Amino acid sequence: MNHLNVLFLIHSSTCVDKISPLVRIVFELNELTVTTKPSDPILLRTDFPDLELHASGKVRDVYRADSERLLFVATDRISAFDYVLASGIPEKGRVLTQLSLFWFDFLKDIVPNHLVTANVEQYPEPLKKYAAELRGRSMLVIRANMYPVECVVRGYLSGSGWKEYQQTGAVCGITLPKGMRESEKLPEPIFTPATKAASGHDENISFDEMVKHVGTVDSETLRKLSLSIYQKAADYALTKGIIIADTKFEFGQTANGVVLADEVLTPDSSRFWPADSYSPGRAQLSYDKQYVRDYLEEIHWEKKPPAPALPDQVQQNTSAKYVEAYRLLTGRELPRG
Ligand code: Q0N
Repeated sequence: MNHLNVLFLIHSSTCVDKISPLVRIVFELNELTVTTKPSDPILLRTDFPDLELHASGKVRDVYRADSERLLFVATDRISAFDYVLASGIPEKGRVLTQLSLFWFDFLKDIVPNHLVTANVEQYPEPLKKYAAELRGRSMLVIRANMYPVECVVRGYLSGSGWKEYQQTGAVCGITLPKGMRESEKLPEPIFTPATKAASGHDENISFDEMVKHVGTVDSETLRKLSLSIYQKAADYALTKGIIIADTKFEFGQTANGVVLADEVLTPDSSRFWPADSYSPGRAQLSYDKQYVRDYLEEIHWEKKPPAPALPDQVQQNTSAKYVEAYRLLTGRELPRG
């Protein structure tokens, strides 16, 4: 059974004269079968007992596939105000994965990437028994030697960049024009690397600090790649009505040189803003998480554990935004699970 039967029952006391023509048809039929898209079950956690967990984050779980390859899985978890919430977002893991696949292909002339395949039929045998959970939301990737820096590019002044600018007039050692406003477009995109601090939080560092961690040659390579990737993607996204205010890339070293790794240019690794409501001088509406943030403010959650669950409407509305971002950026419907 691949569809849901929805029965519309009109209560016998309903006054026929006051209902719309559309509903009247329903009334006269008395019953209507509507075929809706069944959403895949929400995946909050993976549990692959015979696979070795390589790394896990707020949203992604990474397993060892074989000696050279990893299995990268995007769950439907969502974080807000630094915490993973108790509810997931339908389709979110598939949106993150499918959008990354789109960008890997879009960017392949600038930079090679860690993708081997996202086709579960081509996964190593031990992974295939999890095909139902993995399909659409996972990637088999080349195991790389990851650079210990987050390669952040900012085209607009927001988040930690805005905070730093207000305090020092600079971001990661890059001096910016005086008098800039929150969310304002920068004169040109800037490369603002960060490291994972012991706290688990990202710490902005200067380019010189990055050089101490990974050396001059690789720092310059990663900066150049990051800026080119951002420029090409942000120019494109703007033609689709989405501002990519900033984004974070992770790179690794393989036998074939530097590759773009992790997930790329998703709402989780970037700030997406709807271009039509953009207005500098204030924080912008988040493309994807606005319903979640509004709800969490509304219930006055103190932003400490336990993280709350989300009402069904908030989950559905948020899911629709993720799916819409995919459709706008790719021009395609999100592939079915
Ligand atoms: C890797 N991370 C940090 C999960 C993702 N191709 C690769 N080779 C070796 N290691 C990694 C990759 C990739 N991509 C990267 N962890 C493992 C990104 N994490 C953050 C937390 O969520």
